[in-house]
Amino acid sequence: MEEALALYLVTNRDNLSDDRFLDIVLEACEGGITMLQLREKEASTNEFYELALKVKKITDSYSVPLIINDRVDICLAIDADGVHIGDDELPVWKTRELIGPDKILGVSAKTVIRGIEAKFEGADYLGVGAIYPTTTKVQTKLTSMEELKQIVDEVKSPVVAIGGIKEENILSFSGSGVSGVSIVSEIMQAKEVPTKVLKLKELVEKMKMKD
Ligand code: TZP
Repeated sequence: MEEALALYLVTNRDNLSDDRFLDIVLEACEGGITMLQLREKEASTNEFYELALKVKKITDSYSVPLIINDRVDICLAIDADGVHIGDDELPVWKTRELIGPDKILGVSAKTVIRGIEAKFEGADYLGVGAIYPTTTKVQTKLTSMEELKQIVDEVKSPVVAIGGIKEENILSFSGSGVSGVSIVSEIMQAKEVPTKVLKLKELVEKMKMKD
């Protein structure tokens, strides 16, 4: 789990055509992302399913684990590697029951209590944030670096930080104990995706050396 969380791309299709979107996925895999989460908030079930099948072909060919945001049905339908859920989805234990013991289950957690419950109910890793301001997702409140460290120390589950993470602030996670960073716009909107991913990977490795 630790290794897969190092540089975790969460997608955002925005106004991208399917072709450009799939090119970005391919370039990001080539550049060395360690896991990919397909996050489709607006797509119909059929669109999500069709897109997930195409993305899976790419991620499988690079052996990059594919995680589906929220939708257990899509995860099972395409035999993805796992699912990531937030607060508004099925309970963690029910999600684990549905996906079985072998698939990866990620859970968003903003507090130690939520993290402990999620771990107890079957989460493999926790996504914590937003740490820095972001326009990708509406956030009521940011999670501080102190709160992030508290979750890492007290829950003792692999943790990936998310929210506003860019080249310039990756090293601020040095010593925090996180297993990696989850990134949307810094990769999805990069002018040159492979170069950006290589640079981010280098920084994540540097960040983890200081733990
Ligand atoms: N959950 C918390 S913040 C966020 C999600 C999905 C979006 C992060 O996007 P970006 O563009 O990397 O700031």
